[in-house]
Amino acid sequence: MVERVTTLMSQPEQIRNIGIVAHIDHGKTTLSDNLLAGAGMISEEIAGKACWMDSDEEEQARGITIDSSNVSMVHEYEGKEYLINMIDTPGHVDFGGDVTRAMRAVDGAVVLVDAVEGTMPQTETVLRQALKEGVRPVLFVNKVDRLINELQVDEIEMQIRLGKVIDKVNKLIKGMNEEAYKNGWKLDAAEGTVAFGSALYNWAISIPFMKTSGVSFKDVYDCCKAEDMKTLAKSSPLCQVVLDMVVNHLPDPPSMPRSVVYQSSGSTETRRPKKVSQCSTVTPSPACLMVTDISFDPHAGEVATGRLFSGT
Ligand SMILES: Nc1nc2c(ncn2[C@@H]2O[C@H](COP(=O)(O)OP(=O)(O)OP(=O)(O)O)[C@@H](O)[C@H]2O)c(=O)[nH]1
Ligand SMILES: [Mg+2]
Repeated sequence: MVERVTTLMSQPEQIRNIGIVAHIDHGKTTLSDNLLAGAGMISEEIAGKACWMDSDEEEQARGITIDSSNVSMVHEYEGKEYLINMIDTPGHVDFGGDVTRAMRAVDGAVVLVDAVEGTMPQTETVLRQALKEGVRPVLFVNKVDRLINELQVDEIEMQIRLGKVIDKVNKLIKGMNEEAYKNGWKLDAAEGTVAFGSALYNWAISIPFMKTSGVSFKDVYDCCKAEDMKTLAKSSPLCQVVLDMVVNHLPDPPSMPRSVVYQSSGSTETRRPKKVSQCSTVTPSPACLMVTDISFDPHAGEVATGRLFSGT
């Protein structure tokens, strides 16, 4: 895996830097865990249960995410391998700074919404943070199992409710950045920028996936009603549907025009703030790294993880 990741690191068009954002408890860490398991990075047995991405003791005890964690995995799409660098962010309002920092390190975001609760105040906040940083969103409507098993909605009602979540998120995007909305950032289930599913039970569907696989809304409804999640996880794997959506609809780093302002040390002249645009490793430019996390490794000492905007 390390070898595959290292090879892909030098092929920017085959990289997707993504963040998972949502209101508290909508299922970000469960989704991140199961994506990692699906990509073969952690055991399926522990995914979502021990919340591998919530590795901190306090996170485990409180069942919430406090620090953003980042991981890498490889996903194959149409015969080509892609490197997915993913940041799981906290949903609690107190850790909003972590979300902003994460958004500066990614190009795309998977916005999660609990199908039962719908959009909540933090959904709006994290979406605003993403759009402000020029990060493109796709939508994952999570906990669809709860609609059927807890709210006992029928198949038609299920589809109506899912449609309402998409409309609400689109209304938010339009209100926050109408230009981006009109230029293709409007979420559209038919186009494949929306997926539905259950992060906990490890299944997902999207309209493009339904067309190629033959799995229908009725199949989903029937399986959930019969509490047969294992069949769904096999016929419609979460990892495949969500990461296909990520590869297909979220941008690679070279196609995201970003720039950062930096200030060097030294004389007054060199200290004047300068701007570097989109990572160019070809022409010599100063190394500019947006640090997203600092951790301690017993062998390496302090390790900063971040996004390189320019230089090497
Ligand atoms: N029924 C159901 N429960 C889910 C699903 N996804 C997550 N959960 C449950 O929702 C709760 C919150 O899940 P987390 O993954 O910790 O949510 P989070 O968004 O990471 O939470 P914070 O990081 O604290 O904001 C846990 O009890 C999960 O088991 C789902 O698809 N269906
Ligand atoms: Mg979490």
